[in-house]
This record gives sequence, C-alpha cells and structure tokens, in this order.
Amino acid sequence: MAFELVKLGYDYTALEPHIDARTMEIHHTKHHAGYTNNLNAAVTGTDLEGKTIEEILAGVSGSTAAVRNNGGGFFNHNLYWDVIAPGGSPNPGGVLLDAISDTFGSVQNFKEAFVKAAVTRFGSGWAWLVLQENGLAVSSTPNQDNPLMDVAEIQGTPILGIDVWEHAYYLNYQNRRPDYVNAFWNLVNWDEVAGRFKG
Ligand code: MN3
Repeated sequence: MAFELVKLGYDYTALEPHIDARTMEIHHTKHHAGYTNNLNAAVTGTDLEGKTIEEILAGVSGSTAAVRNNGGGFFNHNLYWDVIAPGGSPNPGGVLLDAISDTFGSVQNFKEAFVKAAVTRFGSGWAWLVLQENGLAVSSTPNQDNPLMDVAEIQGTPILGIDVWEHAYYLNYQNRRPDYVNAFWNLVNWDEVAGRFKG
C-alpha cells in the first residue's frame, strides 16, 4: 500500500476535555482510515501511483474527484494530528512570532482571523494558516481541499489547520462549532507549527 494510516503520538483520551476520546477514535480509525484506503484505491494502477501526496495535490485539477477528496483527506488529517498535542504548547515565538506579527499585527489578531475563517466556513471544510512566498495568510477551504491544491483560492504550504467537519466535534459540541474552535487553542502544538514554518 502506497499510503498508510499514521499512528497517533498520543492516546485518544489525551486531548480531553477539548476533544473527546470517542470523537478521536472514530475520526482516526474510521474517517482518516477511510480517506487513506480510498486514496490508495483511487491511485492504484494510474500514473499517480508512486507519487508523493504533495505531488498529487499540486496537480489535483487534472485528477478525479476521488483523488481530490481522499488525497486531501489523507494529507489534512496527517497535519491535524501533528499540530495538536495534549496540553498544547505556549504561543508562537521566534521567527514564527515575528512573521505572525508582521502579517496580522499580533497573535491575538491572527487568532481572531483564524477563528473567523473556521467558524464562517459554510458546511464542511478546514481553516488554515498558510505559508506563502511573501509571508503568511489565513484561509479556509471546502470539503477536503487544502492550500497545496492547484485549485485552491489561496495557495501555499499549510502550517496549521483545523478540521471543521461536524465529525470533528459534534459528539462533544453538537452545533457549537465556535466552542470547538476556541478550545482548539488549548491544544495547538506551536513547536510543530514553527518547525513547519521553517520547512
Ligand atoms: Mn476529519
């Protein structure tokens, strides 16, 4: 199998009370596993077989809906599990803090823009902090699209992302997406985000 479901670096219970264990278990073992299996099925026997996920996403406008949806779902959840951690980590520092301050004015302003993107994404999708050639941007994408895709309105390298599909929060938060998005700040692993910023 070309693409494999990652093992998480923490237990399903480890993100409580912000993300509950049942949500984590279903999200990983059903949703992410499904995207991974369906991506493999979609690329097997095609000229995409053997390509990296980044290569596939960069040319996704020429691919099937199955590749777009499941390739995005595979990549997006890999990032999501990595940028959150039990207890999170302190706010950004160093060059990432400088870049956030340059673009947004302050960390607080950045957080407000990110929350707004996450809360106002209609239906299912994601909100992102995106590294571009000329700095940072906040964006949101529908479904399992992401900024690596050549179809994305705002393109670049996502370094932080939040899943706002209902499957990511509904058991614990029901319709209260803003509560889930605000709780997310308790989990963000800024060391991981900073590592992605430096590439
Ligand atoms: Mn999801």
